[in-house]
Amino acid sequence: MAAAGWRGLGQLQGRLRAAGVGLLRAQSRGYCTRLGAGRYGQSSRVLVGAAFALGGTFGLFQTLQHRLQLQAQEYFVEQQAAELSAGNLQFTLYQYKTCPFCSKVRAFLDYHKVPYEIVEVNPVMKKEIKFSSYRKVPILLVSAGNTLQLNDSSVIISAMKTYFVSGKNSLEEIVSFYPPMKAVNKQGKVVTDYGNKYWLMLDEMETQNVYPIKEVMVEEMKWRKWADDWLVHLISPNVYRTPWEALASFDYIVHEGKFGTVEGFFAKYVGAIAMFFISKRLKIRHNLQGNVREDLYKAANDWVTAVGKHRPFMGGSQPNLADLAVYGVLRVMEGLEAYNDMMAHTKIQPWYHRMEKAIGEAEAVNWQLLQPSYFN
Ligand SMILES: N[C@@H](CCC(=O)N[C@@H](CS)C(=O)NCC(=O)O)C(=O)O
Repeated sequence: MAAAGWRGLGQLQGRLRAAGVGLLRAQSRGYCTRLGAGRYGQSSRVLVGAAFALGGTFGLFQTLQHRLQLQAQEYFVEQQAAELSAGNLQFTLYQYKTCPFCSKVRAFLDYHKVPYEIVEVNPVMKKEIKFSSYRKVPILLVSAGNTLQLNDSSVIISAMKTYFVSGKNSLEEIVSFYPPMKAVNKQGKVVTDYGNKYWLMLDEMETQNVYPIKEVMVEEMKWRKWADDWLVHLISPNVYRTPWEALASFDYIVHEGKFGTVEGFFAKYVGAIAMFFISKRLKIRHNLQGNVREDLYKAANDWVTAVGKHRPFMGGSQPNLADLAVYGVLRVMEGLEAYNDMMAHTKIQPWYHRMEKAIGEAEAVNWQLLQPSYFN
């Protein structure tokens, strides 16, 4: 099956190349896969991007030239971020609606009732995030006259949570505790990750307040990491499992995402075919079982077991950051067969519904000013 998949992808690439589209290698990273046009120039990039624009959700693409070379100063947008005061903050989330990392951030902001504006990024041209040398989403801009840029979902969540709880340091200072760090991944590629990203930067007293028992903190960090390192990798193989599921997923992605008419058409049909094959590669890369649903079911049940029977959420009576992360990742499958199967064949439903209720209505609004008291 896998071999056939690869032959199919090779043929697809050949055909697209012949059509002048210039599909380059399928470079997949976990659930996010990007097929890019790289050296084939802008117009072919549009075509290829459109063809494979998965809107970040379950599969994104990486251009050949796409390299993550972040420096510490890249936290900041053009104008140097100055001290941000506690009040008057405006938040803008740059996202792909169906990207699990973006969904995590929304879950966090919504749960904490933080008003924010959403900018949906076109996954092909990414014009909306031209201001940034960081080329991924989510990006959270925090503005109080000057603008601070926060990259990486887990950094955004840890930094914001630290800020809400502590209020001692400026957000700018807090963000500096999560430095970008280069590393070489299993595929030998240089990637950027962020130090301490599952840590909250709290002093002893604050830590004691938030986590009266140390194990609770360790558990939260462990499962947040699990959501990023394992759970997200189950999404693509599951939602692109069959050609029909791949088509349904792209239909959803195009519907929810920001695509031009032509882009959307290509994304839906060509993208669905490509991602069907690429998901087989992802399945191998992440050592998933022959039937990828089994891994999804096991993950959902493992999570339910970790939460246990005696508390509604891992965080106890309220969701903690791990609850929000797992929920954020899983909900990008809503409406798809994989989601329905997961609900039907695992024990996750009661927890999931509790999460929906706890998060309540989304809080996305247009440029509302936060009251200073919000942070006190
Ligand atoms: N570790 C990052 C991963 C973010 C990420 O990979 N985002 C994908 C979308 S799901 C992306 O923007 N990929 C680059 C692209 O679309 O070109 C995070 O947690 O925010």
